[in-house]
Amino acid sequence: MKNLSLFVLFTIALFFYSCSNQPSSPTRESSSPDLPNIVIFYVDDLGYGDLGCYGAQGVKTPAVDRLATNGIQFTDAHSTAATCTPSRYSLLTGEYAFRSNAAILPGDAPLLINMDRPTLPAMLQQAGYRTAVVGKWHLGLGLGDVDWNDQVKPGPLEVGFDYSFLLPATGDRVPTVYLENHRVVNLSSNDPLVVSYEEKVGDRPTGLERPDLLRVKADTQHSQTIINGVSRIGTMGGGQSAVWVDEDFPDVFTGKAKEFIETSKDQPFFLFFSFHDIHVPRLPHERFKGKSEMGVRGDAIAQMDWMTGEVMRSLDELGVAENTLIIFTSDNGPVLNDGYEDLAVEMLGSHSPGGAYRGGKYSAFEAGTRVPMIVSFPSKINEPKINNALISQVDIYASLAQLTGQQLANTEAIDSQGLLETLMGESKGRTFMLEESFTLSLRKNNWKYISPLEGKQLPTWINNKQVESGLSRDEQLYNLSLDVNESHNIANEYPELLSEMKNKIEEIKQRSERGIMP
Ligand code: NG6
Ligand code: CA
Repeated sequence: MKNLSLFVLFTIALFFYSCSNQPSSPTRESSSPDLPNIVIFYVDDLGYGDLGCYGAQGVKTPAVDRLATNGIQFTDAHSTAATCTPSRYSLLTGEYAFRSNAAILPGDAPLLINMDRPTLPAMLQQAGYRTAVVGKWHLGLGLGDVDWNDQVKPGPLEVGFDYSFLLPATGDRVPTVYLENHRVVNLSSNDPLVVSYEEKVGDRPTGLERPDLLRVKADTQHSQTIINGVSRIGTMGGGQSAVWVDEDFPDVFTGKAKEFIETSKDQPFFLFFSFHDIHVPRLPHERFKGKSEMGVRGDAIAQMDWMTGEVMRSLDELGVAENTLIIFTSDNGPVLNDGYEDLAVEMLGSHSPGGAYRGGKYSAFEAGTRVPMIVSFPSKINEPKINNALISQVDIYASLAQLTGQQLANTEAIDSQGLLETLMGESKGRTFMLEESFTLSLRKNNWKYISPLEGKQLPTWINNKQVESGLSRDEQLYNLSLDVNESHNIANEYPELLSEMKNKIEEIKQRSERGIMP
């Protein structure tokens, strides 16, 4: 009798023990067996013309080209904005960034995404996915006044990711340390890490104080704390054991991505693989030196291509490539000199970073947001093609909800249009699409309207850099079918179309629910 009750107790204990060890999300067997894995490759500042399959000169991108050969290559796909933070915000929330005044953030900014709002990764968690972000974040961390020596939160884990390994802001901003989940990696309590964008902290020299220590000359904004021979934006003291080596990025981030895939392969997973490349400072690993004919900017593209190939190889080796949907794209258009004199301008040769389009990063012209986008899904896409449909990254949210059978609430991802069929190759996309830069622009099919700047001042560093901002005090209207280069403003000739476009922008501004979006 005693033995029997002991046995019963043991069995009950075993039951609870096994329950407590269940993974947080269902395994592939217990969830829908059809749920594919999802990987978003999100490159930083990669222009429309920067890949072999989009006509790049002077650099080869065999791994990414392979995705295109077997998938859908878009010619009119857009980041929602011409800069990073707003584009990332839209990708992860399905909402245009102007609704939250999202702009490029300093490296010590608080988390931009409200913790109570729905997000793309949280939606996928609901669907049974294990989710991760590896690489650049730049969406803020903490609640303001973050203490890097303590738990750094809220962050990705509080808005839908199960795992995160981050470059917290950008490569050119402090802190120059990795953050794994809530902790700075390799930080020693004897040498606390302090960061400030207001006053100089720490005893590391700045670029202004010691230009002789620099490997690459920088503009004033990028001339603060020197780390690894490169001056950055912002100042940083302590934390020496945690400081990254920029040249290690390709191996570190690719390694973390592979680890996540390996440990998640038995359940549906979502990986947001967010590159530092090809943002400044461009410091590719030694082994990519000279891989392009364009100096470090081209070599960084080659490095990015290698990283993409490595992640793809790991999907293959683990036998999960067939059932993985890949979306490869960029957060904004290209820029050459973005603060460092790294010879990107001088060594450009005949390469055209924005392809046939005008402008680039920061610009309201097309190259600001028209970026490469390739979708591959071996088990579902059997007819590779070039797709000219108009589509925005804000649409990824609702399209992945379609893919995974999730119903969106009325107030969720209100700007996101479910365009799964378009991602899979159908040539019908959007009719209207907003483009955000320092102003709002609107596409209607091949018409493009750019709102006048109206009283706002441009940041002086934009003017200094002679970026083709596309901004004007006048209204602009272009017909991209006849005028790819946006050089003939025909606003005066089409008053009705002009007012339709303006009204549409107003309508989008007023939108508060998901509706029928043409
Ligand atoms: C700008 C930086 C630029 C780059 C950009 C962010 C200056 C003068 N320029 O403010 O170098 O870091 O922010 O790029 O500070 S993004 O791709 O993350 O949006
Ligand atoms: Ca960017």
